[in-house]
Parts: sequence; C-alpha cells; structure tokens
Amino acid sequence: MRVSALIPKYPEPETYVGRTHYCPGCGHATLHKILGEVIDELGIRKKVILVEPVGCSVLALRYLKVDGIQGPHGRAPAIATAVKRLKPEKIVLTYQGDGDLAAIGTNEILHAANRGELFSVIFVNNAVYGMTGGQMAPTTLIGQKSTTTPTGRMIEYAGYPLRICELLNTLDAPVYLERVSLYDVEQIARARAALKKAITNQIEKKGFSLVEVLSNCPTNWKMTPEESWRFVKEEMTKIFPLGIFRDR
Ligand SMILES: Cc1ncc(C[n+]2csc(CCOP(=O)(O)OP(=O)(O)O)c2C)c(N)n1
Ligand code: SF4
Repeated sequence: MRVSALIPKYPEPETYVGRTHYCPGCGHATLHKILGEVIDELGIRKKVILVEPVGCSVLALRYLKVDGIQGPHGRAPAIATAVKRLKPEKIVLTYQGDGDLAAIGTNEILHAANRGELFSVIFVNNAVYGMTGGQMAPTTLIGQKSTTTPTGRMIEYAGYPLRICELLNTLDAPVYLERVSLYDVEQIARARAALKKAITNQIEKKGFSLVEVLSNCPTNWKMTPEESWRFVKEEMTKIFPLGIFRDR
C-alpha cells in the first residue's frame, strides 16, 4: 500500500482555494481557510461581499471564491457601509490589517462602529505593517523592533499600543467585540467560532461585530513561524488580552 493512502484527506472548503502567496507560517493563510469554512457552513457564499484591504491580504479574493471590492487603504468600513445600505440582503465583510484599520483607517472604523453599521469586521493584528516591509504599526509592542523602530518602540516617541477592541467597547452601538488568536489548534477553533458568530450576528441583523485576530509576521519579525507564534502567545497576549469584550 502506498504511504499516501494512509494519510487522511481533509477536504478544502468550497469557498477557499489553497496554495496562497503568503510567507510560510503566516496567519493570513490559516485565517482565509477558516473563513472559507465558516462561509461554507453558513451556506452564504453567493451572498458574501468581501471588502479586501490594502496590505498583505490584498489578494484575498483570489483565494476566497466570493464577490468583493478592493478598498483604498483604511477605507473598507466606508465601502462596506455603502454596500450594506444599498444591498441589505448581502453579507458584507471587511478584512483589515492593523496598519489598515488601526492607523490610516482609525477614523473610518471608529465611526462605522459608532453608527452600528450592519457589517462584520475581521481585524488582523500582527503588530507591524507587513506588506511594506515591517514598519511600526499602532499595535507594535513597547520595545518591539521594526524597520522604523530599529532599537525598539519607545513610548516617548511613539506612544502606547492601541487596543482596538477596548476602544470600540466604549461605544454604545457595537454588539459583538472579541479578540482571538491562531497560535494553536484550540485558538484556531475559537477564532473560527468567533468568525461564525460575527457573521451570524449580521444574518440576524443584530448589529456591528468585530473580531480581532492576533496574528504573526515571521518574515518581518525575523523569526521562524514557531518563534513567531510563541511571541504571539507569550508577548502579544499580555498587551492584547484574548476574550469577549461585548456580546449583546
Ligand atoms: C494611501 C496609502 N498609503 C500607503 C500605502 C502603502 N501601504 C501598502 S500596505 C501598507 C501597510 C499594511 O499593513 P497592515 O494593514 O498591517 O497589513 P499587513 O500587510 O500586515 O497584513 C501600506 C502602508 C498605500 N497602499 N496606500
Ligand atoms: S510579510 Fe508578514 S503578514 Fe505579509 S505574508 Fe509575509 S508573514 Fe504574512
């Protein structure tokens, strides 16, 4: 018997096409896959409109077989607002990095959340600007090295890491805010459940939902994938605690 016959086959989700361009070990690929699984499970593939970001996941629509729109940097919430208001029967998702959502697009996400727009946000916090070579993001940890903080982020020059879930939790309108991660199988299962909840909230017309996903960037952090996930687990979660901030 051939060895390959003994290896169990795990079917890929219908919505997801594998073999992505991401660096080995990058969380974007895992996240795309579980998002594809959730879309399949909810049977909403033909209804989804994904507003894809500027950032490493700019090619998300090559891998997720859903309709979508490419937004300018940080402006996905404005586009999602328009699409959902014009086509309320669609399931509208934004997928945004921390440079996208928490730097150039902070204003956009704050006001969309405050208006209680009926779309779901997937916010990928990997503590740097991945695509452009690892510059400091608002979420970079104190002391963390990046190309623009070569000796480590200093509070005197760059302030403190911005906590988006906690910030949005001061607003009245959001219905669901959760921070998850992908550093082990249990966390991936939790992240999957959180994505499902955020999208289900939209299907049930409950209101604005955001899932923050603590992810990695082994290439720019100059770590192996294993080291990078250890950093997420041991360092990032100290500053960005995992959990549900709001569930109404
Ligand atoms: C208006 C504008 N400013 C700057 C850029 C350059 N740019 C492209 S991607 C990026 C950073 C993206 O980082 P992040 O959102 O954290 O996503 P990641 O690549 O880490 O997944 C920047 C600054 C741009 N494309 N458009
Ligand atoms: S540069 Fe970082 S975020 Fe971008 S694909 Fe590579 S590991 Fe992922």
